[in-house]
Amino acid sequence: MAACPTQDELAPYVAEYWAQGWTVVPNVFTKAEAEGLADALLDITGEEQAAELEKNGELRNDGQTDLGPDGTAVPRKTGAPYHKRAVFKDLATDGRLRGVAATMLRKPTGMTKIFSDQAFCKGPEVGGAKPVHQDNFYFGIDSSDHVITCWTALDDTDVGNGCMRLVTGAFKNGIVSHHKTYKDETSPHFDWDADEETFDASLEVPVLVPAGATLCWHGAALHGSHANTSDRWRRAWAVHFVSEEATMDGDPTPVAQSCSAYDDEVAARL
Ligand SMILES: O=C(O)CCC(=O)C(=O)O
Repeated sequence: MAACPTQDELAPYVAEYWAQGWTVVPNVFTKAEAEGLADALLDITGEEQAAELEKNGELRNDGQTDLGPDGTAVPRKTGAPYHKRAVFKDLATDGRLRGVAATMLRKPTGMTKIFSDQAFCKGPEVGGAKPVHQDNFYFGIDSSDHVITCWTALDDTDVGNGCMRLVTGAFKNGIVSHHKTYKDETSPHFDWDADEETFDASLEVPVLVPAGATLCWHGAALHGSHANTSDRWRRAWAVHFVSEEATMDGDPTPVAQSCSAYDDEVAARL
């Protein structure tokens, strides 16, 4: 197990997070742990694709699957892997990731809750792009300062296999307008895409994250990724954390109270 970074070790990353809206914390997990998560991810998506085939007789170009021009189907995403394989839950709750999230949010560890998690695959040559967006545009937490995404690379990521791209500093402008981008003309699946005029695209940078490192971004950070043009996988696991006092849609009840599917278990272990 990788050692938990100390507060002192994390201090420069916290400064960078609040200056540019993102930072990369190295070695949060070991390479072997990243590999175990990557294997578990393909196990989950294999099962989900088999179930989809059984149900519909085909795999569609949608949120869960990317289809190449020759019909090659690769998995794209799964929701809540934490609830699907123990290895995700174990590594989400051993204190390392949550310690990083809480330190970035400048909160005590117990004051930060897991809100949701997702895992992404970008299959060799077929894995598609994710348009530029803000996570808190999707979530609707009242202050984006209370929302952090901890995105852990499960493979070494680079420009060729579709690394993340962050628009440096853009989080300071708050939540911007988005429009729907449909995956293709036959698919009802769409992603939210930040309106072009709302940010300076020249500030977008490719962020190369090695397997086991965690890219942390602010709830209002603009980010996306390009297609995988390499012959390698690019897999990743995103865990979204919120501060204990975060509220949603103007409702004064803290949203953390509705995160119990994740956090009752987490709280019991820390
Ligand atoms: O992994 C990717 O390429 C996209 C991840 C992302 O945009 C997100 O987690 O919000």
